[in-house]
Amino acid sequence: MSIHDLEISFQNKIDSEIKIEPKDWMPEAYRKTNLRQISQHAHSEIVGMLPEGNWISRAPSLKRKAILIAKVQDEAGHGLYLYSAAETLGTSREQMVADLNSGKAKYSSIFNYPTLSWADMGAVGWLVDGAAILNQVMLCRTSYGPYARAMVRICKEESFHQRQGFETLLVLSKGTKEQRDMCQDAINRWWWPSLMMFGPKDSESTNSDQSMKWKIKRKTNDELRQQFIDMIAEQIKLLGMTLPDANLKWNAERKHYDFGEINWEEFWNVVKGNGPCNKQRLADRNKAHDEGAWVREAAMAYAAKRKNKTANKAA
Ligand code: BYC
Repeated sequence: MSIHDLEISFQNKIDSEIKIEPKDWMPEAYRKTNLRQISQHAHSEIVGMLPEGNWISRAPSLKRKAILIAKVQDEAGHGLYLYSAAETLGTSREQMVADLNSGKAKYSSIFNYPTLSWADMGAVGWLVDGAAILNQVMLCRTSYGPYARAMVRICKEESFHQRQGFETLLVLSKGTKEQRDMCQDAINRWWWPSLMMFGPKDSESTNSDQSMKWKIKRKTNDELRQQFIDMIAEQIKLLGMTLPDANLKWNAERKHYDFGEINWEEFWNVVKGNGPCNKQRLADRNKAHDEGAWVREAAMAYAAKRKNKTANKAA
């Protein structure tokens, strides 16, 4: 078959909702786009452990500490499923980790903001995991099989994360004036960066058109962002707090909330490495990687020893 014929039968498969599997023929650009998105997603889960890890030792009770540790461990697991899915596209985990640690690879802009108070743990769970889950529910139906299957499990855990975040804020919102102020302050700081998680406006999104045709993405950045705003604008009423946007208003004609302009200059600045915590996040990842070298070496030595033992038994 010519490349042209292969491309036609590939697109037919996508249009018929048949999943693409690692050994199937795929256009090089499809492989690269998936590799880019899945590895960026994996990196986001791994870097995403840092802002929350910051509060494990300062959680206000044993119960909160146990919940936070479990959540951060879940993020590590998500990173590992996603690295495994990306590896099926022909790259190694070592290469992906090296690209993250050198600053070459992207990860979500959101994790370059600091977590300044306990209420940030609630805001991150409610808003950041809330934004992530909307995007990820769509990705359960993405066209590349290993990515779609990884997302199913991730989504189950992510919905627990969002609920624990909301519940953390709900408790604070019913507390003392200081606790309510802390809750509002966290919402104020995390609102706009959460909206940026969905990526640039559709008109500026370089990858969306092709990714929609290939059903890697099922909804555009703006569609998902609007869905998120509509959801949060209702949920905030239960907290008795406000969102920091004077232009947020229900539009009966559109049947959606209107909202103010996002600061895209800030977004691109963070994406380019100049956000409040970019340098610290990379330094922390590199330190963890270097200090973990002995664990990787020990695991490899143990695996080699086991392999030898099994080979000797078989002989
Ligand atoms: N941050 O053409 P576009 C989590 C880049 S973690 C940085 O629209 P695309 C969690 C984009 O890469 C959740 N960069 O791109 C963990 C592209 O540049 P390149 C993370 C961004 O890929 C711990 C350029 O801008 N979720 O759940 O079609 C604790 C143009 O954009 C961002 C995922 O990764 C950004 N926010 O659409 C708590 C989901 N946005 O690569 C929670 C999977 C855009 O061409 N990813 N860029 O140089 C996706 O769904 C898509 O990649 C995006 C962007 C919607 C994010």
